[in-house]
Order: sequence, then structure tokens, then C-alpha cells
Amino acid sequence: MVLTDTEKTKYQRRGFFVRYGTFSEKECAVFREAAQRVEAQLLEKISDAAAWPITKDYRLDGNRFVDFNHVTVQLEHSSAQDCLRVVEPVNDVDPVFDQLLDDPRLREPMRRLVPSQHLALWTAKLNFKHPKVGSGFGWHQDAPYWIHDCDHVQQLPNVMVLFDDANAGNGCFRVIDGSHKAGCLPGCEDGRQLQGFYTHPDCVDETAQVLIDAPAGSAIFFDPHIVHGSGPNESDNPRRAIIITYQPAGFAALKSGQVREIR
Ligand SMILES: O=C(O)CCC(=O)C(=O)O
Repeated sequence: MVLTDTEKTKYQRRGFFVRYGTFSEKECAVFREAAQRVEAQLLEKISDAAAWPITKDYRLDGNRFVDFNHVTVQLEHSSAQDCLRVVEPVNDVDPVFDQLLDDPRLREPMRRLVPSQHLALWTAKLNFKHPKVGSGFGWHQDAPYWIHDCDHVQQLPNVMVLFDDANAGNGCFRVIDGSHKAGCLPGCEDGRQLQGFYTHPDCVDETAQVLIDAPAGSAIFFDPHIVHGSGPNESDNPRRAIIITYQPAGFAALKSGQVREIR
């Protein structure tokens, strides 16, 4: 389970590496079922504000976000407001995802990537990407989102665990190979509310793009500075995944403000 030297070299040189077959089909089925449960519960809460008071209901660039305390729910973009796009931090919503944080298949490589003997959670996002309506993610780096909340952004490696087979058709994850080496790049200046979080097109070398076409159960480890994103889901198949971000032990998680040590 530990990070091999080859994986470490790839991560340092290219900013990412993939472990295929990390989770079994049976485990992926449990994750998919938990994702369905999270979505059903949260849609129910959103539709019944009398029973489940919403902390904040707002729009950014026209897209709806709903907060229940520190949990943010992003609704899918325009055409599909009745399904979810992202839930963060999802470990505070469903115990299946909370348990996954401590899984040695993620924890052990992360101890060498952070690097730190003991770890804590930074954040965990559940991304749904529903068939036909799941929207893409524009090119961006994660570090600029976090730089105002954290003094150690270089120590926030991510891992994406795929619950479904992912390919170009259903909007698989993609990266700009080696782009993490440039540090924090300039953001867009196109008038969007979230413009600064998207990497300026002049700094995105699409010729170095790698589409990560990988089966369910794969784990994609990637650097907090790598430029990444994904296309929309134009297929009939869902592309569900979780992205978990680790940090050294003792630091509070991004949204809860509580320390969630990794066991
Ligand atoms: O789910 C994806 O395809 C990309 C998600 C992403 O880039 C992010 O959450 O930062």
C-alpha cells in the first residue's frame, strides 16, 4: 500500500499518478449506493426548508449553492436544477465516506505525499456528474482556492476515487501534465464571479493535456498545484467520484473548522 519510489517520482515530475484496481467492484457499489443516499437526503432537505432550515441559499455565476451549516451543496447547472453537482465535505454527511478517509490504501501513500507520519483531513468532495446533464469543471488549480485559509497549501495532496468507469464521453478527469511546477498561476479576468479561481487560458498548455480514462475503483493522486478539470457528461452513464484532500495532523479541516485526524 505504501507509495513506491516510481509513484513518488511520477508525482514529482508530472504532478499525478493513477493506481488502478485500488477498490473492488463490490466496494464501488457501496460507494455508489452511498452517493445516491446522500443526494436523496439532501434534495429532500432542500425541498423541505420548514423541517430542515437552510443556513444560506445563494447563486454564483448563476449556479445555485445551498449551505446546511458548514456543508455546501452545489446544484447542477441550469438545465438540471433537480440534481446535485457537488457536496463538500461529504464525510460529515454519510459514514461510508467518513470511513473511507482512514482506508490504508489512501492513508499510506498520502503519508509519503504530504509528507507527514500522521495526517488530518483537509476536505472531501463528492462529485456526481449525472448522465447528459453533469457539467464540466473549467481548468483550475486547487491551491488558489485554499491559499487564504491555509499556510501549507503545498502539503494538500488530493486523491480522486472513481465509483464508475470514467472516459472522455462521461467527463473523465484531465490534467495538464507537469503544470504543478509553475506554482500558483494567474486567474481569468472575464467578469465571472469566480473568475479568479479559473486558470488564465494563456497559462494552460492544452497540448500537455492528459485525459485520465480509468475504470471504477481507480485512485488518481494529484498535486494541489496541478492545472486540472473535466468535460461535461454527454453520455448515458454517470461518473461519480470522491476527491479527498489530506494534510499534516493537528490542522483543522477547511469547512468544519474541526480537526479530523486520520486513524
Ligand atoms: O470531478 C471532476 O471532474 C473535477 C473536480 C475538480 O476539479 C474539483 O473538485 O476541484
